[in-house]
Amino acid sequence: GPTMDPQALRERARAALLAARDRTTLLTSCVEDSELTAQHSPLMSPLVWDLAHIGNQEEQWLLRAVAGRDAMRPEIDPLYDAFEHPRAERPSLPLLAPAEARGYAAEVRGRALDVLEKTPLHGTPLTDAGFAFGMIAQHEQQHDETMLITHQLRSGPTALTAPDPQPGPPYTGPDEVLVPGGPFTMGTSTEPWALDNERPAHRRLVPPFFIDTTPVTNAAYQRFIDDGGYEEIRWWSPAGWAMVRQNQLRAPLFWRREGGQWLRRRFGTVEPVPADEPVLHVSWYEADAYARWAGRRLPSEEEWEKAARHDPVTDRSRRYPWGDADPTPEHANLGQRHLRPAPAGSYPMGESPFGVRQLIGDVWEWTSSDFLPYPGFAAFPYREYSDVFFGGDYKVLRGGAFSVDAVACRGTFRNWDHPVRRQIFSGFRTARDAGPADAPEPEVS
Ligand code: AVJ
Ligand code: FE
Repeated sequence: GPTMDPQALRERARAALLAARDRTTLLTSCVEDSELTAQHSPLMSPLVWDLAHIGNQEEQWLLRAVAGRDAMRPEIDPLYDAFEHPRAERPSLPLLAPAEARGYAAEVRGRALDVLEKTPLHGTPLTDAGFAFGMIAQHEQQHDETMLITHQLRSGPTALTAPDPQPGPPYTGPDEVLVPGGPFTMGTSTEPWALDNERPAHRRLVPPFFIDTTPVTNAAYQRFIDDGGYEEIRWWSPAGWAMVRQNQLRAPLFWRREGGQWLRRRFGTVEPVPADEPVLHVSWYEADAYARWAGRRLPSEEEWEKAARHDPVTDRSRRYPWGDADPTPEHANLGQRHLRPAPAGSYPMGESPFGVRQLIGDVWEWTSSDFLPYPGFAAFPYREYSDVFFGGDYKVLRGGAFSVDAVACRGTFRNWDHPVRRQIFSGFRTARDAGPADAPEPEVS
């Protein structure tokens, strides 16, 4: 939980750093070194760039900012500054070769663990509750998710394998639930490793609304396709329609039609699109069009968070839908344990007080909201994490996916991307306004 003794915090930070490095090592050792320097898609960096960038960020924050050390290799800093070179350009830079990049990241890590042992985890905002160490573990896990996207875009046989989620009993609950109107506490001022854009906690008044109990499935999305959804301008925003026409889209990314059936490519294998799984690899524009076709809309970010965190009995906001306990494999599909979402309606133990499932894990969920600062936002510890993105065309995604580790996913966590993006592990659920007639029955005593 949020309050821990210093030794437990240190151990938690150490474990988070080690877990991230295990994941990074897996993602960068399951292919030949020649594949690490190749560009698998102009949308992505070569894997070897992510690897050295992970080490470089760790050096900058844990060795230089926390411990006051000098730069180990100042000449490489500009190569790994994400704002200096767009992804498409990175393969042509004089990057560290795979062996050098591994050696650099390992050397930084050795020193960072030493810094962790010697640093009091209180006294400065950067070190309070081990924040900088938690931030760097999250940063590495975020790039591990980015590298998983690169693996998905890469052609050729599968390099990664993982067991499928265990099938649970089929979901038999309602399709949607009412979240009554009223205020709730959004964001956090107490979660020790929450990033700047999740802060501060503040009250938000949210009118009543209905929200889907599960993410939208492939079967439901296929009905939209079969109904001519991609051919009818009326379902689309103007920019969404332009994207569909320009790129002649007719299905989610990685889908193709063959012999009267939809197939999809997933980490180097081709399989029939599973009907009961949440739809994956859709842009915000496609999610928005589907919702309009269904006579519904995307939930706003505050609706999503209220459905996920608000406890109507205590009026407290929980860390997660199920309570304050950290996620376990029984709560949510996170951390690349599986390389696909679980069927819609899975994870009964992860249900929110309103009865909403899979808010955490499985697929990132597009919301209707633009990425903006909360009232009282302060950039910390660097403007380039969130601040420089506010006011762009970014839409907020919530809840994490099978592709991201629990350390970089919680009830308050905010992700964002351009509304055209489809290579990310994105899906969605829908919502609709509720009126006074939808008020819950008063309890009869
Ligand atoms: C929060 C996932 C949008 O990957 O661009 C990584 C995270 N920031 N390095 C991204 C991030 C700096 C960021 N997202
Ligand atoms: Fe980064």
